[in-house]
Amino acid sequence: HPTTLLPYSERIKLHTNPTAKKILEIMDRKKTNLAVSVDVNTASEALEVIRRVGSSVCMVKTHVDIFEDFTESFVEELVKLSKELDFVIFEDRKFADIGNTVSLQYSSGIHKIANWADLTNAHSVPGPGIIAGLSKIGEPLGRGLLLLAEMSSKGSLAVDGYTEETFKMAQEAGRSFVIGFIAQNRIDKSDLIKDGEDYLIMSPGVGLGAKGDSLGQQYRTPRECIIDSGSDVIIVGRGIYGIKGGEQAVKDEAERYRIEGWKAYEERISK
Ligand code: 5BU
Repeated sequence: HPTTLLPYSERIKLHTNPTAKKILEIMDRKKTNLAVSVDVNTASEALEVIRRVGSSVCMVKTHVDIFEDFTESFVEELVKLSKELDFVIFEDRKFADIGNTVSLQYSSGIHKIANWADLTNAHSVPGPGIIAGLSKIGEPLGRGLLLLAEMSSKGSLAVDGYTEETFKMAQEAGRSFVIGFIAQNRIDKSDLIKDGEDYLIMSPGVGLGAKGDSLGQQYRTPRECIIDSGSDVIIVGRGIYGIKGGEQAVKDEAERYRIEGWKAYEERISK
């Protein structure tokens, strides 16, 4: 695939969306393709994890609807840390409704996601109206959207024709707002992609220890994601924040994944 041989730095100019550019710039500057998912119970615990891992990551992924203590001040602190430690904020909201509803969910409610999240994602199941509804809110703010083309979990229905139609939906929407995909493979196949097009492929389900969990999650190593499958960003949750041994252990584990991911990337572009 043409994209997998290019350094991140050379892909910046292939994008117009400010969030896509920012992600690639940070990856190049900090030498990291690691995103950490902070799926802990409280906003205050999440901030502690972020302070430890922030310097190792290009992105912090949140599920703010998990937090029992979500407040506006969490968002303020998160945005402050994102500037100090140089990372992008990705709210893994997985929107899945009609355009009108998702535009309200994205802009309003308690979380007001569009106000602070650089990046969010959506299922393609409702059709292109979901992109239109979200872009109405997010595009003027310079935000980016990922479509869910594949999932890491066992038995996922997002396969084959669904995955391909998701890619085509993104392609038709244009890249001013849709900047890539959550996927397990390079789903922007060479025969589908047009000249000068570039998408960011981000893969969850990454771990150096366990092969999965009891609820269907499946893990691959950073090497498998980046070299074998051509992903651009690896997303790690429990493998990092769940490590035993206290604060330093979490920090060290994030560095371990950063180094693994970066080594695999360097090997990939040197092929
Ligand atoms: P884990 O602790 O590394 O298993 O967490 C993975 C995170 O990625 C978690 O927040 C999930 O919601 C998220 N995820 C996923 O695991 N698989 C998917 O296909 C998608 C998201 Br989409």
